[in-house]
Amino acid sequence: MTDTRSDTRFDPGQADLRWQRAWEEAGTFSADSASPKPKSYVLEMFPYPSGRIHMGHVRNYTMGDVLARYKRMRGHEVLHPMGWDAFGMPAENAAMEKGVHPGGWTRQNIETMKAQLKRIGFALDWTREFATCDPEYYGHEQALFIDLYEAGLVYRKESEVNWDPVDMTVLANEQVIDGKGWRSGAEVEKRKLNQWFLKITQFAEELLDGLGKLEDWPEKVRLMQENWIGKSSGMEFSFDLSNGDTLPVYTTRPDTIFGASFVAVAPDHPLAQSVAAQNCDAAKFIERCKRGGTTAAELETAEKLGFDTGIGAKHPFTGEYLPVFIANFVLMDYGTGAIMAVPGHDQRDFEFATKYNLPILRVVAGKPEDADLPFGTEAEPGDGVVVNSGFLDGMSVEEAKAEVIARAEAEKWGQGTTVWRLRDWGVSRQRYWGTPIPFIHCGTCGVVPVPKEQLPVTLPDDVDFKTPGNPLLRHPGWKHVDCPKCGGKAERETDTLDTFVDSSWYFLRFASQPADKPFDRDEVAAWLPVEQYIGGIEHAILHLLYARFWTRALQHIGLLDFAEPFASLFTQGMVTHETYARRAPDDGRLSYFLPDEVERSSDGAVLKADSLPVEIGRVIKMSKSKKNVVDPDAIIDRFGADAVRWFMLSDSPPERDLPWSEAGIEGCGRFVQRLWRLFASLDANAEGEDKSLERKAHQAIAAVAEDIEALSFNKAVARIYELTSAAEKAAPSASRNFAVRTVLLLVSPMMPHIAEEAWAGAGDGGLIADAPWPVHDPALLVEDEVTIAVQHMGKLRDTLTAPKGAPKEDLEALALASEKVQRSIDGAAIRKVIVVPDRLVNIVT
Ligand code: ANZ
Ligand code: ZN
Repeated sequence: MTDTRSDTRFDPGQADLRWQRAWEEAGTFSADSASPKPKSYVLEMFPYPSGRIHMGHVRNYTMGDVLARYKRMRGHEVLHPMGWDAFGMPAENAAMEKGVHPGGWTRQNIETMKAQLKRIGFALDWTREFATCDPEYYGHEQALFIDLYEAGLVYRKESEVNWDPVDMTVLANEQVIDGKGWRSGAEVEKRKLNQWFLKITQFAEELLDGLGKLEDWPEKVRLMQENWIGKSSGMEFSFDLSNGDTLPVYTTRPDTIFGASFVAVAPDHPLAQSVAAQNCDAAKFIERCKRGGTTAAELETAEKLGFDTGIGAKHPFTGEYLPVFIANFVLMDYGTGAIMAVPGHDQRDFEFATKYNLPILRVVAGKPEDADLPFGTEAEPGDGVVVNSGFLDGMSVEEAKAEVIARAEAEKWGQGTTVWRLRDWGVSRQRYWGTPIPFIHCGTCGVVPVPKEQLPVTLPDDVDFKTPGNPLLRHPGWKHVDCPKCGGKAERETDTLDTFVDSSWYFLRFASQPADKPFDRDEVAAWLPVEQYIGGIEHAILHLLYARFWTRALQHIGLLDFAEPFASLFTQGMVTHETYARRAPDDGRLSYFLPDEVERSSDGAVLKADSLPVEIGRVIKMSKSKKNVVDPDAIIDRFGADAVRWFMLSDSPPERDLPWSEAGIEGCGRFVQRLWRLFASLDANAEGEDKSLERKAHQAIAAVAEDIEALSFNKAVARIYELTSAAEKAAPSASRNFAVRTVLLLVSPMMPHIAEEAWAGAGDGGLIADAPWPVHDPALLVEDEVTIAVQHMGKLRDTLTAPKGAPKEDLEALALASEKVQRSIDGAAIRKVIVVPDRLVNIVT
């Protein structure tokens, strides 16, 4: 035992930094692509450099860190990188509000946050760090974008944007609040602009099918992606209209065609537009529809509104004319933008028909006798048998669907089709702080890609954020260039890429970073797919779908050999805390206080400043706006990095929310010291065996490994607590030393600093980060003693412990030797003894 270790307190303020430096100097966590070891790529979603690390980051990265360190101990070459998703709006907002440059603001935040991450002791390969705003990174992204353009996966199309007429700028959807610009408060208009799109729909089927093979993804996430892709099968057919036109509609329920009582088109459908051109009431109606929200979810709940065009649509079977409405609940960009409406069996149609007094017909019933059953207050979208439908009567819904499609195809007025909810990905942003789209517009040659040797197209630094709008558009020089094709005067594209593009391939660049191309195909293949990806559920759809699409698209153009980037996905729960607030007496507005500003007791809370009460709110996700946050740095100052890491892993299963508590972190702080005393109690001279403790240690080795692999960190933590307690209680022996060393190794991925410090005194030299995971003896996993129930006439009289697998005779003898049993038998003649090995002895008298 060394002198420092006889000191009974562990001082993280001293030790943490020392070990962080030691790892850095030794390059412990630098991943070697050429290593012959099996490779593991552990990745957490990289952060947006918003300013400071928060507890949500700490939880996410601690989980990945434990897995990465564990994998190294199991002999894997581990890639565990970190970088920055550094483009985006907040930097531009900061520029507008504080007059700083988005680049400077971002770099400053990165520096702060990197220092914070280092203080937590994450096993990261910092040599591979990059920010997506590095020209080197986005230059490669521009090259990939041009590759995709050349492969026909990028195109331009006119599409609508939110236009703020006061700020003269395009707004993102999040910047439109109740139809008004978030800064100006002006009524937002729709404008059509030429924009860039990625053809994700070309991969719709593949992206959907691929979900089936992602067995190690949460079911919930797969379902969300499936719904987002939204494959729908049905029929498209055309109505002949009374004005001589034809109107194609899309339905998933051709079986209900005899129940159609009206037809409806979207407000921006060409038919609606042509009616509006001659009828100003129709035009007014359409204007009114545009004012409300236009998302599918908003339309679902909004009041149904319609305008009767006076046109009739001829039913393909009955020949009857159905009225054609313009209706607010029909979307232009789904199916054909027009529907046959069946109020009896579709809720939206039901509400509309009720409001406008249109017939509600039953064409599906539970059984044929119910053909004339009236409807209740809702549509009946369910399954059943077809009724009131001529030649379809008596068929099941499925049979009737097939029959109608067959007839329509034979008579050539419709056909079976598949429709997707997924839309092509609009990637144009009219913003400065993003990757410039590498194209040039020439009056003669049209749209010309920037030649690759001229990449990166870098952002100009001298930009002005005082005037709203896109600074690239207003910049005096930047956009004026010569056409790469004809040499004539031309203009750069001033749109930048959606930041989701930046995060759609960063995991490839982490794995391989050549200077002359985005990545090396073979080096990437050595690391990917990512073995374990960890991040928030908020990315279940967009980021994860876009990353899957980019991987497939790059495979499609021959740059990659695999289709799915993330073999296993884990979505961690949030860190939560109760809120503290006071209500202003005049307007009732809440003002929030930090947990630090509040004195909490069992029956309430008071503000430290004035000792008057504050309201305690619900336990919710930590957020700056509710001030229910705890700063990781402050906690590390008090308890050290290991205690915070341990807290992040304890108590709650990792997929659940983790409520932060002062008592909890204090407990972790105490446990760190308990461990320190335990490690200090190793006794080199101790001899002798403690079989039971040894067995416990072997069991813990196996169980903790299993738990970490399943990401059940809270279970691993509980195991370590158990073994710690058992070792604390045991008398000195060689077995106890083994158990203590086992605790040290098992805890090392979770609390690496104290583990290194103890290892320096008690280990085999070197860093514990480089030590192998302990080996357990499988023979010791099974308990060797069992509990035997002893019964007399079927009634439990005693329980005994016996060696596992003891012969029947031994158990019988043991049972009969029991005093309690003898008292129960009370001298009666024994007729029979039934023995079930390892479990039970029953004595019959
Ligand atoms: C008749 C019908 C009867 C329908 C019935 C449903 C139930 P999914 O499953 O999401 O693909 N629809 C079609 N195009 C539409 C559009 N552009 N805007 C709003 N609604 C539209 O939904 C397809 C169903 O939604 C279609 O099937 C159509 O209504 C409606 F008992 O046709 B259905
Ligand atoms: Zn040209």
